[in-house]
Amino acid sequence: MARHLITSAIPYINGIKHLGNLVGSQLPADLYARYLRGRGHEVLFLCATDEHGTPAELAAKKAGKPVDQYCAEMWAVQDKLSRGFRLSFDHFGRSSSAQNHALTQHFAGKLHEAGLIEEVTEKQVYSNADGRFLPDRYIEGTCPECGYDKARGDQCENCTKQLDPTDLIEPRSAISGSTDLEVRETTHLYLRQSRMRDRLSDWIESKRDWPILTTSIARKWLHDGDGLQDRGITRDLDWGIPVKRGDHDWPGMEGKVFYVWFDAPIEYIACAGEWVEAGKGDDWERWWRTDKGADDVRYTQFMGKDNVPFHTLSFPATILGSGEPWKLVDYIKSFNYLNYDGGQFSTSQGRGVFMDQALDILPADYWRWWLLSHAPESSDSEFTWENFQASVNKDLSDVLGNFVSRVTKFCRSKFGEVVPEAGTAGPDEAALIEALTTRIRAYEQHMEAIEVRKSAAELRAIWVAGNEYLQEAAPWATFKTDPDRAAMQIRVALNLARVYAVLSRPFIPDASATLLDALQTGDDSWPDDVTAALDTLTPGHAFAVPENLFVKITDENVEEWQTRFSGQRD
Ligand code: B3M
Ligand code: ZN
Repeated sequence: MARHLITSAIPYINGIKHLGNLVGSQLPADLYARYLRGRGHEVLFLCATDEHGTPAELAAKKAGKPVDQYCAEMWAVQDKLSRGFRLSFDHFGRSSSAQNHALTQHFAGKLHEAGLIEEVTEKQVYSNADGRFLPDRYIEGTCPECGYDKARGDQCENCTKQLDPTDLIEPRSAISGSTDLEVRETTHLYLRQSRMRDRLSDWIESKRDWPILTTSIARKWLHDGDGLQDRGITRDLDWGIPVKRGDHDWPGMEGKVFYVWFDAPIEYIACAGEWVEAGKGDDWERWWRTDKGADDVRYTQFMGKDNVPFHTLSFPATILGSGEPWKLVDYIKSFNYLNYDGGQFSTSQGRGVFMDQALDILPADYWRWWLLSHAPESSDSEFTWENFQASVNKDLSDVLGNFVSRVTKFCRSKFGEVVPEAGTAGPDEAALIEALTTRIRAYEQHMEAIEVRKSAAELRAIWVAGNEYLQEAAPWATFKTDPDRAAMQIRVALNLARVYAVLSRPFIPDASATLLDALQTGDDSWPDDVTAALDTLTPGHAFAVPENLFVKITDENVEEWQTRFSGQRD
């Protein structure tokens, strides 16, 4: 048994996330957390809302609410949706927590002591039309790197380059579109991460097993062009974590807050403190401090590719630069983008399916299965309603659902709602066990490697193997000539249904729970030994035929949803 710390990128507070956001971090993180728990490991799985920065301020303004109230309300909305999707966080925290305030200020103090913070008087873009300094992401213009004309002042989402607003060609205010911008002087703190370039580079190079998507992005910003540049970590905003060093005021920094990308990853740590405060755990340092036991912990992060530079360079610079024994990430799993029906999901345009809408039309398992089995791992992937329909109907309904329904209903009609007793297993069952053993071991390997699509494909193959066995065993025919043999076949198949519930739980937790309930067993032990696993429900064990596990998606559904989600969200 090992200890696993798992974090998902923390979603911005401003608004409900779409399915592309979900599949890029929270959902695969949940898959992995559930799998590891199923294997008996100790897991701490954390996520939170990312509440600072201009987007939160502007969204609150638009909603006509004070920003703290807006954030509290949106946290509750996101928390409810996370539960709806069965995201099994041990704690869903908030980057605005007292713990994160204290820890962010603590890190700034340590970085300052280490000589890694520089005070820079600089020129900042002020928008006369908007009457305010414009934070980086509220300045748009053309990317100097790739020429993309909607690059933001903090990052170009087309080529992922981290930018400063003054790098942009033909800048304009993203709030008003005004080009009446002027440059004013102000002092900000810079993290001298360029001084840590060699350490960061050695660290990245030592991660030979990381996904190429992760290391290629990290290497690009370490070695290309000017390489790793110092980063401004303060902003002129009201909402955020006040700039202090530890408990002390920072002369000259009055009225300024830390940059959201400085405090957001620190929330991964602070969240563990919130978890303790909520009474769910009693020691967060054993997960996060290598001097307090965390050197045994394996720490895995999940995120979309646009977040990779911050997690491979900026956050490790904070951790390493502090000189304190904080746990560094061991593995970063990153994802490409999910597109929607011939275009992009877009929060600003309301294009695609959002988490609340998805749950309004279908249960979480349907979405989880499709999203995970089509996770954008090696390249971007695309959601289409036809593909969604085909996958749900074939994989979930025809393969898994049908197996369970045939076996339980046939048993009820011929032997009653108990596991039948007669008959002994023969060569067909031995062959099934051998095939399943190979596949289950492969499934475990893919899960351990966080190969999400391969895991889904293997799980599906495991479901198919049961159907093939049933088809060949044909207990409905065997029953007429050799009822004892039919009884044995059904006993094997009922046990296989339990194994399916256990193996499938990381993907489709609700169906899994329904199935275990119907089988009236609390035995969710992992099939380490398949022979023993197929003997778990013993003769005479009572069960109930479950409700249809999955309902098929009709062509009418598809047509209706296609129209409903083609337009703008209100
Ligand atoms: N909130 C961006 C995002 O939701 C950002 C992630 C922070 S992770 C520390 O994709
Ligand atoms: Zn670019």
